[in-house]
Amino acid sequence: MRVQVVIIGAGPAGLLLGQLLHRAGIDTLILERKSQEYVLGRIRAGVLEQGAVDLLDEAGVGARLHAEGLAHEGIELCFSGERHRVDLQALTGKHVTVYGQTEVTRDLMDARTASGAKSLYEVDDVALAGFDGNTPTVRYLHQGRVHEVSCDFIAGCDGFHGVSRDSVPAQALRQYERVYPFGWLGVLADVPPVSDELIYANHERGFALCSMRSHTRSRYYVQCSLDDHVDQWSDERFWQELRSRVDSEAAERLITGPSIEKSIAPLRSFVAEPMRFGRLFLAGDAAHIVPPTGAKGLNLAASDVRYLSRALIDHYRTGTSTEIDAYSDKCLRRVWKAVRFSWWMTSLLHRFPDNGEIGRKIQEAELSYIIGSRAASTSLAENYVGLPFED
Ligand code: RFL
Ligand code: PHB
Repeated sequence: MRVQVVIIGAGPAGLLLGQLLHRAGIDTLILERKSQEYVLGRIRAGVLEQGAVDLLDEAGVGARLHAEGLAHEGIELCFSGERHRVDLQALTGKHVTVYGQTEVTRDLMDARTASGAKSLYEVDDVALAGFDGNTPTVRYLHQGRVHEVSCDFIAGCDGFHGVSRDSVPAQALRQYERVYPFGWLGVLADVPPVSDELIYANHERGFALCSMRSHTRSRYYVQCSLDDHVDQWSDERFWQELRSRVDSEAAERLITGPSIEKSIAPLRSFVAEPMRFGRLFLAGDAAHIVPPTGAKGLNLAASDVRYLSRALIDHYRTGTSTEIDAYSDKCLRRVWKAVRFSWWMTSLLHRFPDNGEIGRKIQEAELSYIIGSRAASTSLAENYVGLPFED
């Protein structure tokens, strides 16, 4: 079997790339380790930058997003018991869209099915070879049989724990990593959100985030210990903890109910450089991870796909490799800025075990500076809504 591009992973990066290439007449195969239901069951990101929305439109999957997504023109920062609004729209002229990653993934899966392009789920033992030369191949096990596909390019969109990055010789890769000394406990519940906008709270008991998926479905997070297990967190304990970390008005307004999903995520900053080795490209979480505090992970995956789809389409149209050669550097310039912003938001809002009381006072001073200074709040806002792309 032969296709032009093999895409490893059917997360948002792989599916979006598949859709953009398919629409440009490029033949792709998507190989995914898990089942479709499993991929759709993962509750993750909720905030889309305009650049990601534009790309989903370009891929032809924006209709439901525009009908159901919620435009958010501001966010709220809560500290010292009070909430302060950062007016994204007034400061940057832009807004973000709240629309769950699950829905993005579902829309992309539906479009892929409708297009007739091939995706295989529950594929095991994916092995990449030959990408340092001119004849890349991918072997995989599907329904008890080993298959091999040859291609022009491989797109490694298989997330942080995927096989693509690990297929690159260690000496060809530079990796940068920070693991944070806490996690996020997240709860999804069919209750109306406590506020119209997201609340990011710095509290002496730890960080909390009030987010949403719709007017009737809320997504909440509290900073937790890395030793914690979800079984230790009854719904009742979660709601009590969340209530204790927000301002009194929000605490009073908070409507609670049974959780429909509860999970703990570790927080990490990670970058692997470069993002291209011969005919293998890494995109999304396969190449970099950011802590979720800045809502940048899914948006970065989309921004890599934007550069990669344009580079491959340009290559097939013109036969040149200028855009392909520029891929890694272009992505990384944007990636490092998002890594910086996500690290900074995380540092500003969480309790760090080693920072003590002075650390907390410095955070409060910085938060107070941000809300009091148009320059500082603009800096936060322009990063939150998404930095511009290079052409
Ligand atoms: P994914 O989504 O991990 O998809 C990779 C896919 O590859 C498959 N795979 C393999 N397939 C074949 N063979 C193998 N050997 C394979 N190994 C793995 C996997 O099964 C999977 O289906 O990566 P992708 O596409 O790069 O997308 C990245 C995003 O999922 C991620 O960055 C975001 O979810 C991060 N994130 C957020 N990002 C935002 O932009 N805004 C947010 O508000 C936001 N909130 C979050 C988040 C991530 C979170 N967690 C749990 C990590 C909140 C949380 C709690
Ligand atoms: C979410 O809704 O899951 C979400 C929102 C904002 C973040 C992280 C996660 O910064």
